Amino acid sequence: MVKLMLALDVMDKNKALTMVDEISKYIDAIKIGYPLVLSSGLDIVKEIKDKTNKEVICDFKVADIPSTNEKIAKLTLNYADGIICHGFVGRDSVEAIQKIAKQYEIKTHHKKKVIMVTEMSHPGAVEFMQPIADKLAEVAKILNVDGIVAPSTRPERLTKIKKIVGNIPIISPGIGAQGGELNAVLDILGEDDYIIVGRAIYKSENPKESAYKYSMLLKGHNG
Ligand code: 3DU
Repeated sequence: MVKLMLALDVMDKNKALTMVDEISKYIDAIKIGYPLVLSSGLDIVKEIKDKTNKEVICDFKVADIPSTNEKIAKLTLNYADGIICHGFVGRDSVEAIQKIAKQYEIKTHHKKKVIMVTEMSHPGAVEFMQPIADKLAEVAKILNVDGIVAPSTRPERLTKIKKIVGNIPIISPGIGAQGGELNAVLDILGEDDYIIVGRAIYKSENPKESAYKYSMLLKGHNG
């Protein structure tokens, strides 16, 4: 069954906590990025994890040299179940994060996911990212990362990238506010994949109802 990951990009701690209280039963995972962490502090990751017991992925799009990536991963994976990084900086930078994830796994017996971006979903991604995205997908496969990010706004690219990465789970943003069509991507994604939905849920008039609707659409599609 394709899973639903909420992009919790609100910039207020109380709003974030109230929101997850209301809708966590309709979602499978929560993605926390800079908007929430920079406004509320990194502890919000632990708070949301403790409150919901859902999979929590930090979308920090880490893109630095290996030694700095290690530090970011250490701080993040202490609380989060996974971290999103960029691959265009080179495989050594991704491997540095994988090393930290492994260390946590050994220590805690708990899976820590390293998820790599291939092609982003916004229009500007066609400028520099798209031309190298297939190569990035190949590197993701070689590194055996735990997931890759690929765009729901371009179903034909999603199909191509999925073909390259094979059984590596896809985490796909772009549905809703960015114009991606759910039905088009549900024909491409499989049971280990996720769609990411942010504004179409948290900015809607009734976030609880929107999350419920998405969860029902996913269920309906999966039979
Ligand atoms: O467009 P939405 O509001 O549904 O949010 C999409 C989320 O996914 C948001 O957190 C954004 O930072 C993230 N994301 C992309 O939109 C595109 C990418 O390629 C990678 C992450």
